[in-house]
Amino acid sequence: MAETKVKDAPKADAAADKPTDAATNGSPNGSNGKAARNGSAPRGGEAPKVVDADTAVPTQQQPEVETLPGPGAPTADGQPRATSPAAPEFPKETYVRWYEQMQLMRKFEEKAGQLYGQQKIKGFCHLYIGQEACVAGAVSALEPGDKYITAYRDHAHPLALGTSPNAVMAELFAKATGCSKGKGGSMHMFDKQVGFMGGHGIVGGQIPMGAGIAFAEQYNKTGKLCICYMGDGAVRQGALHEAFNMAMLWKLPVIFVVENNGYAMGTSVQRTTNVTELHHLADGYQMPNEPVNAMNVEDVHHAVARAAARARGGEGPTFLEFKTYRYKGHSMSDPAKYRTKEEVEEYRHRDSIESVRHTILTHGLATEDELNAIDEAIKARVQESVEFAESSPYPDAAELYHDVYVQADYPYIHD
Ligand SMILES: Cc1ncc(C[n+]2csc(CCOP(=O)(O)OP(=O)(O)O)c2C)c(N)n1
Ligand SMILES: [Mg+2]
Repeated sequence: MAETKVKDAPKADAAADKPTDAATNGSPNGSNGKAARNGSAPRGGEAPKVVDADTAVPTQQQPEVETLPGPGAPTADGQPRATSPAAPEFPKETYVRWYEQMQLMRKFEEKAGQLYGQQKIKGFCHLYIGQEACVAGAVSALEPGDKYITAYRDHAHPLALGTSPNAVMAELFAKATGCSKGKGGSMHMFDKQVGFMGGHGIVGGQIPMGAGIAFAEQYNKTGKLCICYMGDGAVRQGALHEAFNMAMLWKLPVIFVVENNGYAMGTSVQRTTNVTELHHLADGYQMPNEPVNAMNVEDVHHAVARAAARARGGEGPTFLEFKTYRYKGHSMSDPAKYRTKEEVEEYRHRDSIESVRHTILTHGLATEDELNAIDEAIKARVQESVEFAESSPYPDAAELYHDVYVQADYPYIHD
């Protein structure tokens, strides 16, 4: 296997040995010397070391897994590409669409965060701010009719797929006009019309469901696929291995994506594993896999397009590791003490929306006035969604008994 660089340990890990939210929640303290023994990235923000991927991941016994080439790979120093290519890779319409979609996700969520602070939105609320390119680049690479499934950080997916912002905001308000009829809330958005199969609160629960959806597409010969997102915390669930095994065995049309934003709640990837290049988890199943700079929407598009071609060509699943970052805390109640302000700033400098804006302006694909007009229209659209949500009714009490799974001849529980 080629020599690769292991990503530098996040600076916040200098603080990882101190008690954190995660440590107090019973997560193991990171200072067990494992990283050093396995040759993975050192703690404490030291300069990245070049290591042979095979020393970090013991895959020598296994057959060589196809390494997918192409522009989706990070730069030579393993860092995401911050700048646009010399000439635009895509037509004007694609860049403008990405800009509109990602700005809608961001402005919508900034508003949702404000409303949560005002206690107009209650319960859980996990924001996607910073990760927008993970969805925008996939939507442009896939087809109508393809299915999407993800975890609880799920507002951006339906917005990008065309669900009305009114329906997403109303769901956050738990109103009857929400996309899950006000019964799902922030973590359980659904919109079958646009191929969005939810919004799932059980970490990793969507992984076998994603494989199952892909099985249905294969069985019904639809030619469609399923893209199944998960967080870096979810890859530690045993269900991932069962799903990967079956998906490869049956060559299911599924694209598994781990959104590696560096943290599962307050626990950094480095504190939970010696395999910090998460895409290598697929090696054990000979599943093609690659790291993707997901702060760059073009790279996401290319990687998803390659995986989709494999899936539609009957070659089965791919595992993509989207290297991304969330600017906000895990949820609205997270003070994010486990990472430094500098680390957050570093990622903000590579912001995917700013990057697309820069590309558009540099190449004269639209003027500043035109982009500002898009921003204004989005602001108005988000405001309209708030007014819609506020004026909508709560679900009727009788709704409690609707949309509940019932099996009339269920043999185990009797009155
Ligand atoms: C089975 C299960 N265990 C624990 C939790 C509590 N929990 C909620 S979110 C989370 C962290 C998951 O992090 P990650 O998968 O990296 O996703 P991210 O929040 O970064 O998007 C945990 C442990 C849960 N919801 N489900
Ligand atoms: Mg995470």
